[in-house]
This record gives sequence, C-alpha cells and structure tokens, in this order.
Amino acid sequence: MIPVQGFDGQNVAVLGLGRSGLSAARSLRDGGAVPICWDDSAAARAVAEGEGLTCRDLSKPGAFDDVAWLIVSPGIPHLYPAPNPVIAAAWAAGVPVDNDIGLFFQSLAGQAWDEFDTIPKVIAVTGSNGKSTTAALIHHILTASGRESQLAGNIGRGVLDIDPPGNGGVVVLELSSYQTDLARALTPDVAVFTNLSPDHLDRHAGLGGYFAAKRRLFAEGGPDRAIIGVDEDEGRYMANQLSAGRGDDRVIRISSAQKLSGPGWDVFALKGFLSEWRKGKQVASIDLRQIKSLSGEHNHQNACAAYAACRTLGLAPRQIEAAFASFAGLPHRSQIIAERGGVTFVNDSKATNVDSALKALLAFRNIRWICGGLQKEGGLEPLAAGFGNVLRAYVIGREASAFALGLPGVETEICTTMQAAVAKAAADAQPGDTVLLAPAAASFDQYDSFEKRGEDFIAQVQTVAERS
Ligand code: UMA
Repeated sequence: MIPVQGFDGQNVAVLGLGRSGLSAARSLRDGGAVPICWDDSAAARAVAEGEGLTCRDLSKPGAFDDVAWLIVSPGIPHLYPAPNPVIAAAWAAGVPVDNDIGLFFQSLAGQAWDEFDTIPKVIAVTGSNGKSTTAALIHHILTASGRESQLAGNIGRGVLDIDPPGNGGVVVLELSSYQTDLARALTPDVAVFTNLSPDHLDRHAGLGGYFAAKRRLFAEGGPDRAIIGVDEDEGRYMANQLSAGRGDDRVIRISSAQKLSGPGWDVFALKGFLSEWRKGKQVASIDLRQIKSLSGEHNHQNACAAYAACRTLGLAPRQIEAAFASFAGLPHRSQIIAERGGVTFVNDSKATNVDSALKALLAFRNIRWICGGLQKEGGLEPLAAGFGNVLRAYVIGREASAFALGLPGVETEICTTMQAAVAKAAADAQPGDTVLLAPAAASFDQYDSFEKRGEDFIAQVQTVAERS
C-alpha cells in the first residue's frame, strides 16, 4: 500500500467504496488522515465499516464543514451527464475534488528513494482500445526481463494498493478517461496514448471532451517520453504539439497502419513485422506473425506501444522479442478458448464498442460472429468494413432484433441468449471457421460486466464441447 501523504490529521471524504474508493480510504488512514467515507450502497458501506472506517452521509447539509479534500471513484460522474450531488456540494463548500490517481502521484516518492541508485519510474497507458493489453504486456516484458514491475489502475487494481516500489522498480498504470479527467496530479515518466475512438461520450459530453480527458495525461505533468499512436488525427495532433520538431525523440510515434520515417524515434508494424527506426536508421525488427496472443493489427499496435515503452527504460530489442513470445494475453481480449474439429473459439467480450469489435472482425477469417447487447451511441455503421470476414451473425441481448437491423448485408440469426448463440454457431461451423464473441456493445442488459459475459461464453463453449 502507498500511504497518502499531505493530509495528516485532516478529514478527507471518500465517495464510492468499490476497488478504488476502499483502497484510497485505507491509504489515507495509513498516511495519518481521517477518511470519512460514503457509498450509496448499504452493502458497500458495511464492508468499509467492517474495516473500522467511518461512514457519513455526504449528501447531508454541512457534511463538508470539517472536510479538507474529496476523493471520488471513477465510476461516479463528476461533470457529465450531471455532477453527482455530493461533488456539487463539495464545489459549493470550496473543497478540492480529486481521485486516487491524484493521491498516488502526490504520494509515490518516499524517503527510501534517497538511497536508491535508480529512481522508480511510472509508465501510464491511456487510449480507447488496447490499453489493458498494452499495460499488461509492458508489465510482462519487464517481469520476464528481471525488472521489478507492478501493474495497477483501470485494469482492476487500485493504484494505491501497490507496494512502495523498490530501487529501479517500475509501476505500470492503465488509466481510463474517467481517471485522467479528475486527477489533480498526473506526472508519469512515460505516457502512452494508444488510439482514440468514440466511447464513454455521455461522461465527457462528446468526443472532444473524451479526448481532452485523455490528453491531460500528457499536458498536465509533461512526461519525459510520450509514446503516441498516430493512426488518427487526435494522435497526430498531440504528437505534433508535444514535440519541438520531427527529430525530437521525447515523442515516439507508433503505428500499425503506415510506415513512419524521418529523423525522430518511430516504432511501427506492417505485414506482421515490427520495426524500430531512430534518426533515420532501422534499429530492430521483430516478426510478430507467430505470436497468437498478439494476432491482428490492433494487437500489433499494442506490441509497438509496449515495445517503445520498454525501450525507453533501456531494454534491448531481443529481450522484448523473447518476452513477446511468452505473453499469454488477457482474459476476454482475443482469448482463444478452444480449438475443436478445426474450429477456433475466441472470447473478445472486452470488445464493448464498435471500434474494438471491428478490429476483432479484421483479425480473423470465416467468422461466426456472436454480437449484440446494450448499444452505445454512434451506431453500428463502421462495422461494415469487417463484414467481408463474417459468415453469419448470431445476435444476443435483450434488443437483439433491433441490433440485427443495424447489420445490413450480414446473414443474422436472432439468438438473444449466449447459450443459443454458441449452440447455433458451433453447429453451423465448418473446419477453418472461427466462432468469435465480439459484441460491439456493453453487457449490462444481460450481465454485470463484460467479464461475466465472457465467462458465460466460455462455459457455453465447454458445454458444447462436452456434448460433441
Ligand atoms: N457508487 C455510488 N454512487 C454512484 C455511483 C456509484 O456510491 O452514484 C458506488 C457504488 O455503489 C460502488 C462504487 O461507487 O460501491 C463503485 O465505484 P466505481 O464504479 O468507480 O468502481 P471501482 O470498483 O472503484 O472500480 C474503479 C473502475 N471502475 C470504473 O471506472 C467504472 C475500475 O475500472 C478500475 O479497475 C478500479 O476502479 C481500480 O482502479 C473498470 C471499468 O469498467 C474495469 N472501467 C471503465 C472501462 O474500462 O471502460 C472506465
């Protein structure tokens, strides 16, 4: 745990007692503050009280009279579509609002650092898609290369839960737009921007607000190195704005769609080969084609980002190449579940938006595609670029019929449940086909999370396999 510094003896309010809120409350207490906690759920409050934490209804008048700071969980809206009333009350009382990420950057450096030969580094990864895989891959490469590394953030572990890093240690953080938008301190040593596509638009009042939230990671603290995906205008804009010129190697441009050239530092993947170029010369090349956990153009972009991040820490290309080969991938992201009778079953339940689902459609051929769920804003039209690889869509979700109407030209079967979809797709599949769960939608109409949806897919695939 990282004890929070700077609030000794002061009351600090904590709103939301999930993973990030609970870890913030514990770290505040460990650092000498008095956390005053609240969660709208009685069950969550009971867990906190069970740990000896004090709960107080922060929506009551005067709740902020004796409070120095308010820490908010990322899932609680702080501005759009409307500020949570507790946050609005903190504004009215003049109490600064922050989150666990701000506390983390403020509190990370400890006295032990004075004795270290190599100061710990923080690598923070953001972007719409691929940030979990990129962060996990960086962590894997570092660990496989014998470097001390810890992984936390949006990937599922509260940032204040990590152990204080040791001499030369690295902390790899996956940061969501919810997290970067609110944090008062954002000072990573290396920051990575994978890509941008519409997501969470309600929380940011549109694409511009969403991009602005991610851009804070680069604009607020100014990382020593910025690794930027330049396959969209937003990335090109930011890479340009952060560099003093094309030869400025504080910015490393990455791409999985184009050959990059020039006097700067570039890493790109084309036709399955990753290339690193610096000062106009090729430094290294890695064949990614046989690495199943990194298949598809989107994963090649993740590989470029992770490669670049590890190169900034001085790892050799051959160390990184060896670690790529042993990367197992993440659950629910292009995860190969089974290969039976020449049919491959792939769980990409994390493809909760149209852009990530399209990437999955482009990564495989002869697809029996399980899709559907709670549609996000923006429509399904962009998926059409992947329809050439789809043999048939098996549509799930409470609004399966409406979802199917958004897939013109694709043969569709309304299945509604995962059980029916897997059974029908498996029965139709021929050797060489891929049964792919890539929903292009959120899971909340039928499941608590995309993880639960993916687990159901795995269970249904196992049931079908046992029957055959
Ligand atoms: N709550 C209230 N009032 C509200 C809303 C929520 O009291 O109006 C309470 C809930 O009752 C609950 C708590 O707040 O007890 C939940 O807080 P939270 O939703 O912020 O969830 P945490 O468990 O703290 O998890 C958060 C991230 N969740 C979100 O951003 C929604 C986790 O990312 C992250 O792993 C974790 O912190 C540790 O950093 C998850 C996520 O879905 C994976 N992220 C989004 C995504 O990837 O698309 C951004």
